[in-house]
Amino acid sequence: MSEHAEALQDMPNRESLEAFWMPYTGNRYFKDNPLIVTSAQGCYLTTQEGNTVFDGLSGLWCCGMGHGRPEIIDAVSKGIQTLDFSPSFQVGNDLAFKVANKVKDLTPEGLDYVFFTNSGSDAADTALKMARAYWRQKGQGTKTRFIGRARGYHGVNYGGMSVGGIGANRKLYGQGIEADHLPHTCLPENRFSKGQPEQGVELADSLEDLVALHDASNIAAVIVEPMSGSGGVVIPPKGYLNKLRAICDKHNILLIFDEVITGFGRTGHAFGADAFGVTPDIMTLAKGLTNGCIPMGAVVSSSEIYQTFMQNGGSEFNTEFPHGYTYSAHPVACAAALAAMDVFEKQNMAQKVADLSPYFEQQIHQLKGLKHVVDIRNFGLAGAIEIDSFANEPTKRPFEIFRRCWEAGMFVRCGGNTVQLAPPFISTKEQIDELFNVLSDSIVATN
Ligand code: PXG
Repeated sequence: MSEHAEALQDMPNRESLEAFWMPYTGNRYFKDNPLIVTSAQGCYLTTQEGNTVFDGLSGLWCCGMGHGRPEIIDAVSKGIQTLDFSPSFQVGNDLAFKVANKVKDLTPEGLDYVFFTNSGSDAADTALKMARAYWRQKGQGTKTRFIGRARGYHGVNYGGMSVGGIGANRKLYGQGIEADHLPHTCLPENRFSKGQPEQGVELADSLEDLVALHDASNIAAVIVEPMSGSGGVVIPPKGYLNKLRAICDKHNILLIFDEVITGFGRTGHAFGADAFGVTPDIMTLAKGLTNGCIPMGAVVSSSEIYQTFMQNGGSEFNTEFPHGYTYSAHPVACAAALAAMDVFEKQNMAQKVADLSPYFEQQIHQLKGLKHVVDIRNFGLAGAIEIDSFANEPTKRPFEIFRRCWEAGMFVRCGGNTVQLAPPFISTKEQIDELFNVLSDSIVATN
């Protein structure tokens, strides 16, 4: 029997797919039309049928340095053999301190204390709890309200969902936590901008309006992604983040950057904070921290925040921040993170992105003028093509484009009315060409 025929024999039947209730997936369609990946190496996924697919989304924005990196695999294999688990409550594993020091070194100056979580969603909720508790300890317990942004995504837990600004992620779940939203920054006059748009810095002034409405004495923090990813790659207009920072400073409001997607190289800099020249008080991380291979998130805070907890902690043996996860600083995740950050630094990954992104920008904008294409946005190695929608079914065409691309050996993401791209940092120009050739054909073939 040929290899291909053997692979087909192993294909699961419909019934065997039923039990896995898949996340963020149309389960009924998927189970009738499954796409199953069995291995990955470098920039490519291999499907159960034995086809290779270029990973144009770096997993889910997390494997920027490519799949199957031997340095990370070795560290994880050695790590799990040496220490499979040890708690981080009252006891610490040796690698956790190394990872924290490394994260401190890599993140912008002033972000010095690292709290570990399991994911980006946990990191968002940890950051929000940290912000409220900080103000309470400063004697300003009325500062409880949060401000997010329309089209923002901060994971799926109740806090992150509430500050998030994607309606479809909220409407089924009832009351969340109190939160208001800044407007998003996708302006019609900025369509087809290359990199940061020129128009829209004044949208940051809506923060002043929300302060006037609630009073700063009731607001704990503003949380935004420096550049939003899954909300459709929304790039901050020039000067916008600096203005948010200035308004937060003026009113004593904490600024939280969710860098789950922008952290570790995607923008062509180590972090979005570096790319846009604005440092938050708290930064959340996940995905690229381990290059996606083991779940791990982190919240990095300023010294002022950490010291406030220490000063108000009571007796020295008291827990200053009653919060944490069984798997906070899991030793195997720590081994993965250390190895991933080592590769990130030694192989100048952020620079690789900076070098390739002008080509990516040039090629993505070649799609302008194709039918259905109403906007193209890009920054670093992130891009989105906004697709003209059917009334009431904004996701239909992007979904069809995603499926057509997959059939042609290309993985792109459909999200809302956009097709999103986040190719690996190690992609070649030829691979970028192929990505856009397939994408262009798929868009044109879609009704
Ligand atoms: N913040 C941001 C900015 C994210 O992009 C999270 C928080 C949550 O992380 P976890 O690890 O809990 O998933 C994310 C996650 C997409 C997509 O379609 C992106 C994410 C999740 C699901 C889908 O691009 N990002």
